[in-house]
Amino acid sequence: STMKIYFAGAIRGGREDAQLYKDIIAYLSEKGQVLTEHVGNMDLSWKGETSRNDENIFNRDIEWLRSANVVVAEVTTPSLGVGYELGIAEKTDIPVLCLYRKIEGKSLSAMILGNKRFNCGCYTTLEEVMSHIDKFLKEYKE
Ligand code: 6IA
Repeated sequence: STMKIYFAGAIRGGREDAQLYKDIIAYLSEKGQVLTEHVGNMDLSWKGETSRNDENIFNRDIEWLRSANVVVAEVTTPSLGVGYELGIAEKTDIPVLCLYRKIEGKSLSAMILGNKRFNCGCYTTLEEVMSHIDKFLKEYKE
């Protein structure tokens, strides 16, 4: 059956990287079913989805997360929601890939970089994102 991929990226944490999320989701869609395509929706503002309340969003996302085979997160823009999702993924034994860019004057949380159970991939180009994803999915399938 098709692999289910949970993509996580900042929503209320900030939408600066929304276009990038969209590009990553497009690539992941070639590999499996992306459960969270809305994270790359350019029309989605920091307010999030307005037609649903927060309790609905939380319950739906937790259900999707529990059904996912792998989690891929873009973690350059810090997000409480993404951090929470990554903790849940770890505790439910779902393999995690965290993608991030090095930004001057900022560094990724030690709670992400310091966790040996997370695969962290630093990148500058989309080509590097793709190769991190390919390597991660290859290991997952083995
Ligand atoms: O703390 P943040 O808002 O930055 O957390 C972002 C994470 O929360 C994402 O990885 C999402 O999985 C999750 N989340 C999912 N959907 C929403 C949402 N509206 N609003 C806020 N957070 C969400 C749904 C969008 C809609 C167009 C379907």
